Parts: sequence; C-alpha cells; structure tokens
Amino acid sequence: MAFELPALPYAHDALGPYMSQETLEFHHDKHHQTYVTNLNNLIKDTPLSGKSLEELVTSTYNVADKAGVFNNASQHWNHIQFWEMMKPNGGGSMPGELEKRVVADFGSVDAFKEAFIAKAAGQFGSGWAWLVINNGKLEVTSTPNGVNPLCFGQTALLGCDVWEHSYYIDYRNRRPDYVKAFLDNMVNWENVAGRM
Ligand code: MN3
Repeated sequence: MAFELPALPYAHDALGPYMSQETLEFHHDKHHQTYVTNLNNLIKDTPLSGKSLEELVTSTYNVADKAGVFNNASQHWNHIQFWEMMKPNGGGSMPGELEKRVVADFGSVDAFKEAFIAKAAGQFGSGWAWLVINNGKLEVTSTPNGVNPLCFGQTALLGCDVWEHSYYIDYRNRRPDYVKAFLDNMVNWENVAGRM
C-alpha cells in the first residue's frame, strides 16, 4: 500500500498570523507531498514496500545505500507528527500532568522553553528541535535533516521543524522568533501530553 499525504487537521489559514496560509500551502501541499511521492517511488516493488513507516525509519537509519528511503520516510513521519502537534489558538498552558513533568525535569516551563528555543536556534542548517522522553526523563534535543527520535529509541513528545521552508515566508531569518511563536501560539499541548 502506498503512503498518502494526510489532510491538514485544520484549514490552511487557521494558524495565522503565526504560520501563514502561504507557508502551509507550500509546506504541507508541496514539501510534505514530495516526501510521500519520493518515498513511494523509492520503495515500489522492493522488499521495503510492505513495511510500516516506523519500520522504514528505524531499519534504514545510517544505512548507506538506503539514505534516500530514510530521508523521505523520516520526513513523512516527522511532518505527520508536526501537523498534529499544532492547532489554531494553540500555546497557552500545558495539561497538568505534562507541566508537572516539565517542571520536574527543567525547573520551570520558562526554563524548558528557553532550552527548546536555544536547541532550535543552535541546529546548524536544516533539522528539527524535539522534546523527548529519553530513559524516562524529559530532554530537549535537536537533529539534522530528517533524523528523528525514533532513530534513538526515544519518545517524541514535541517536534519543531526548523528547515527554512517552515518559517522563511513568515519570519525570514528570525528562527528564534518562529520557535517562540510555535511554543506560545501554535503548539497543541493536549496532543503533546497524550504522547507521554
Ligand atoms: Mn518541513
């Protein structure tokens, strides 16, 4: 079965002004679609064609002749999570059980946000910033290109796409402003808490 681009869980203009309709039209309809199309073409009529998306990501990570499959499979997985991790009128306060764990592992919600923005800003070139559960503890990490927490056996609670295609139309080169708006105005914290 070929993979398919999932519909956005909200209208293209629903995240404005923090993420514009134009950004979502390019990012979801064109960039994400391209990963899905490339992935389907790469695995068609190969032994990989029956595998789940998660299996494709973990079994091709760091496998030299499977880099194309890995890049497109991981980016397909990353973007599915990314769209679900946002909602119109997002941000605001976290559900209690998530906030408790954030405070326990980072000291405060503000300290977590600072650490997340710093990781996102410090990722050189394209990649992702993550809030993960690693060995039972919350951590912020960043990964290059399409690499994601599945590759390291971590649970991804939140991921922020810091490829320029995710913010350049709306924020130009101001990546930290985009990540701050992501945390304060776009994140669906109920979805994040549900991943624990
Ligand atoms: Mn992207």
